[in-house]
This record gives sequence, structure tokens and C-alpha cells, in this order.
Amino acid sequence: MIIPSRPMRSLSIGGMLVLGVTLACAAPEGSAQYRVVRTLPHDPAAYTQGLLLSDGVFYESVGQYGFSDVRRVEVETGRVLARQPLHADRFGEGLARHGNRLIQLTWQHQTGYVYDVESLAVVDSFTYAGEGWGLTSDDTTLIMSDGTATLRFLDPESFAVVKEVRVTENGAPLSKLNELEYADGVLYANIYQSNWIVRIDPATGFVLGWIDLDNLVPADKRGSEADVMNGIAWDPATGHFFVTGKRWPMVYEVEFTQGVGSRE
Ligand SMILES: [Ca+2]
Repeated sequence: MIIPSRPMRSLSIGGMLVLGVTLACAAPEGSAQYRVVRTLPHDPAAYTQGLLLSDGVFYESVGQYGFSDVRRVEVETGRVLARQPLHADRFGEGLARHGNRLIQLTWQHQTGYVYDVESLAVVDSFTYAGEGWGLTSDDTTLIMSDGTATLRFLDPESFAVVKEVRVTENGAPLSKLNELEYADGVLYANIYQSNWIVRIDPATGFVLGWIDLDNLVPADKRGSEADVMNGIAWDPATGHFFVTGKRWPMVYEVEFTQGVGSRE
């Protein structure tokens, strides 16, 4: 797996385009593309694969064999209020809410699980082809990523694929779409093994912009076990987002101010 290096990009200063300037040293509290509102605690053992905010609490899907679960988490403290473990041979992935149900994907088991949002009891399951990565809901359909550039739109009752949309930037497919969050008509996606969040038009699959979160976590706050950034949750009440990562000790509440048009 190739880990993307920090990209070079063009920088416009005073209307002049300066090419090949690396944008570094952005302040940890934000950048031109985001502003940190709050830093909140997060279970540093949670290998976050799905995150959403609903009814004032987080619902989180945790991965890794033997450690996977679905959990309800107190926003302010990171305290796990309830959890439903997965069988040890299942690897939890994306998580979405539809009505009073939570839907969780698994990585390679080709099985999704449906939970009652109150009790977290498993009430149903379904199967799909390929891998399961990210999942979110646009209130009408579920939107699923699988590591490729293709998003699947699933009927939230039957889980049948109702359409597929290929994500492209300037005509080139964009793969490694990971955790997802639908917010106000725009789809946000983590890009696996990077600190970029991409904004996508879910109707066309066209990339709308990028948010560079490379400087979000100060090196001394990251924790030795921390893995890649993953997990986006939208708060429609404030318009803010919560972002975290796999085994990150914190969740950041951020305001996305502007996505840049390109990573280059
Ligand atoms: Ca999400």
C-alpha cells in the first residue's frame, strides 16, 4: 500500500500563482480550510471505522477481529454508554442510521448487521458482494464505499443496490474512499491512509474540493498506537463536523470553512 506523501500544491499570493509551494506549518488550531471548535476525548483503543452523531450522542463502529463492536458514546467525555460486540471473526466497518435502526458493514465478511438504535440488539442482517468500507445515509438511501472509486446506493429496507456512482476528479477515478458522511447535499469521505477529506457531489460523483487535515493532530498528542484518520460525523444543528481516527485519543469538532479545489 502506497502512503501518499505530503502533496505539493499551487499557492495564490496576491493574485499571483506561485507554483510548487508546499503549504506547511499550518497552526494546529486550524487552517484556511477548517477551524477547530473543541477537542474531545476518544477511546484510544477504538479502531474507528464508522462515526455518526444522532440524538446528541455518537454512534461508532469499531473494527479489528476480536475487538469489533457498535457503541453509543457520550460526546463530551468519550465514555462508552453501551456497546454490542461483533463475533470475533467479524471486522466492523461503516455505520449509518436509518430510522430507528443502525446499519453496520463488515470488511470482508460480505455481511451487514442491523441494530435497534435504542437497545443495540441485532434485528436483521444482509449480504453484499465485495468489501465493506464506509457507510452513510442521505435520508433516502444508504451510501456505501468499498475501497474502490465506486459508491453503491442501497435501499435502506431491502439493501438492494439501487444505483452506483463512480467518483472522479477531472475524469480520473478516485479510489480508497473510506468513512463517509452525508451533510446538506454533499458527501464527505476520508481517503484511506491520508489526512485528506474529500467533498463529493453524490449525484455525479464529481469531486467538489479537498480539506487538508494534516496538521490537525499535534505530534505529541497523537499517541503511539494511533493509526490513520478515519471517522466523520456531521452535526446539523451547528453545521460542524467531528473527525477522529483509528485509535486516536481525541475527537475534534471542526468547522470546515472552505475546501480547496485540488490536492495538487
Ligand atoms: Ca460518518
